[in-house]
Amino acid sequence: MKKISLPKIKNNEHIVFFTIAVVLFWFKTYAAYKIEFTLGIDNNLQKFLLFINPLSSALFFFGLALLFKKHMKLVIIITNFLLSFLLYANIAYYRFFSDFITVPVLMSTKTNAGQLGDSALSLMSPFDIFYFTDFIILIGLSLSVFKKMTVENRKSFKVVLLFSITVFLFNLGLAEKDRPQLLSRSFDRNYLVKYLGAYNFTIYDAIQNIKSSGQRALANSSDITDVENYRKANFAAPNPEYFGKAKGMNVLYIALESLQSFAIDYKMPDGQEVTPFLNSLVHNNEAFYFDNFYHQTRQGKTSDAEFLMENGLYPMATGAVFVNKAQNTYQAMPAILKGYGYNSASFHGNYKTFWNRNVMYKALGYDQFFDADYYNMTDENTKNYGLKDKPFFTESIPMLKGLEQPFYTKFLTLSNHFPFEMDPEDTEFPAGETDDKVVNQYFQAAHYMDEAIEQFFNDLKASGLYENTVIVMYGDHYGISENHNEAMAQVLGVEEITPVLNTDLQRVPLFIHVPGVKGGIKHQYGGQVDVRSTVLHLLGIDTKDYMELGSDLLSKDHRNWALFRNGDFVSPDVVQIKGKCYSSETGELMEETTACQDIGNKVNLELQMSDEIVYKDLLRFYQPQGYTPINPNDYEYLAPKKIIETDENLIPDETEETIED
Ligand code: GP9
Ligand code: MN
Repeated sequence: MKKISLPKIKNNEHIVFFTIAVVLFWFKTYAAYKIEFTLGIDNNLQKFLLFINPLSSALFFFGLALLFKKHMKLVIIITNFLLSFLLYANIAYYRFFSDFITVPVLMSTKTNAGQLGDSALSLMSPFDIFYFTDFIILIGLSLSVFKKMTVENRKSFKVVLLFSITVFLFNLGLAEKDRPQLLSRSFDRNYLVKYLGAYNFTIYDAIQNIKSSGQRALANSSDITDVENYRKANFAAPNPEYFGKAKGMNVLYIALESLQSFAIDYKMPDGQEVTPFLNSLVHNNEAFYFDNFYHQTRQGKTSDAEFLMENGLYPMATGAVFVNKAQNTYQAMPAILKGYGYNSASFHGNYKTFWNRNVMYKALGYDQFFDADYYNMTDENTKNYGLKDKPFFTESIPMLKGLEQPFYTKFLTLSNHFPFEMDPEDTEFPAGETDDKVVNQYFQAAHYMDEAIEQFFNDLKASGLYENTVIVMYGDHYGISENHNEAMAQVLGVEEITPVLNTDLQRVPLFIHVPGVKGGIKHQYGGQVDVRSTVLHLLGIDTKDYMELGSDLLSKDHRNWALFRNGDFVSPDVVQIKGKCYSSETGELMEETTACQDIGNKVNLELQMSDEIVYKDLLRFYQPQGYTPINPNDYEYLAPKKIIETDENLIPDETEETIED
């Protein structure tokens, strides 16, 4: 039998191989976009851009292989594998976080060791091999049809490079037409991927990161002046009715893992309440409950919420500030309160390196960190990311009682974390009845957390601490991502989750209980950034000298909106979603395009101020009146055994060696 040969294209076999590689990779990437990502495509131009955007990267990267004469096939195959791997990593990450991988995230993956990996692993399926089919086909072709391929013509590299640059500029030009200033204003990674593609996004992100480390180096003390002026102009003065009402009291924060406001007062089909204890607090007027309160977190999730609550600044647009900016100077709650005689501690049933907490807490001024090393991390006590909430609170009580008062403390819960799976012995509560396992389990996990909180409140009362402690409880971020909106529509009894309803799902509960102060349900709009000044004012500490961006929720001057990290926002009248303006009341797209402009401008300026502080590390140039800076090197979080040894001076030389990890 005659061997298959390609007579006409003999001299250009390498171009055929190259073209097959480009086309297969292009179509595969496009398929991945359609199958895996929710990019909010809403016009034909965007559809077209999504289709062509993988082409320029494919031409460029595979084109480089044309430089290698002898090993061109191999270089194309290796390039394909690396790019496919990047695409697949983004897919796995997106399934969990509804977001794309960035350089800082890669850096934090190292910090978070296997745990992020476990979550991603649970979202992989054998069918995912599809994302490597072109790689397999290319190997097959290179061993058969193209076995004897030679590269004759090196001019092709220049032609391909020119072609890829042309395609890219054409792509960018059209994208800028649809979204002006795409590259300079991008608070949202979805936009970049939608317009320029997943690979170009990675390149963009890498460049941004190099720029960001440069920013710190270039900043100087005069850069803080703009922020100071902004702060003065936007300060919401304390409300005399509440100022100092909690003076000298202990402060205790509880982060309610993944708890969203829709769960509050929600009843299961059989009539049972999901969070009966929290509901009782909503309705008994003992605590303030804010029902238009929004999370403002991004990729740093729990840690972003911690950052917002304790600094009154916004987290980073990409990556976790806890991981990437832990070397900055901060003037955080624990450090401020230290000046008022407070002793601070964080309690968390996970290991101290997660989210780089053991490093960041030093910059925040935490005196102590009771991490997993302090708890009984047995198999039956732990699930998913760490200690279950009930043993967590039970075991925390003696440690809390042991603290010197007044204290500032934070408790980070864990049980209500994606994928919300419970051990059967921990719940008798009914699961949801939707077709979505994650959503169904959420109710059981949230119910378990509610029981754990009730038990903790009882223990606080029994210990006498309750009467002298301000308790702040907040949902840290959404637990159920947009990927589950079909089931969420069933849960909420609506046909579909509209953009406005989806934004509404970003509400998280906020409770503030001040002993002796009458609470009630408060409807003002606000976000996590606003809590710090609210609490400091309750403690009788004026915040006007602090470079933070929150607005006291109880102030008569409180601005009535909350922004999201992507530049969108919510307010009683208008909501901006993915840059579009909707009516809050009807949920309809506003005809008048200027309706969102006023708040929109404020939102952009505020994010810019926050980024100035965080990216340029500006607080190193500023000292609030009466504030004594802390030195992170004065802090160390040793495992309990080491502390006993240190206290008793049994092995003084070894303490030094424990400093690190
Ligand atoms: C892990 C816990 C959960 O320590 O804070 O983190 P999350 O995934 O919610 O950011
Ligand atoms: Mn969390």
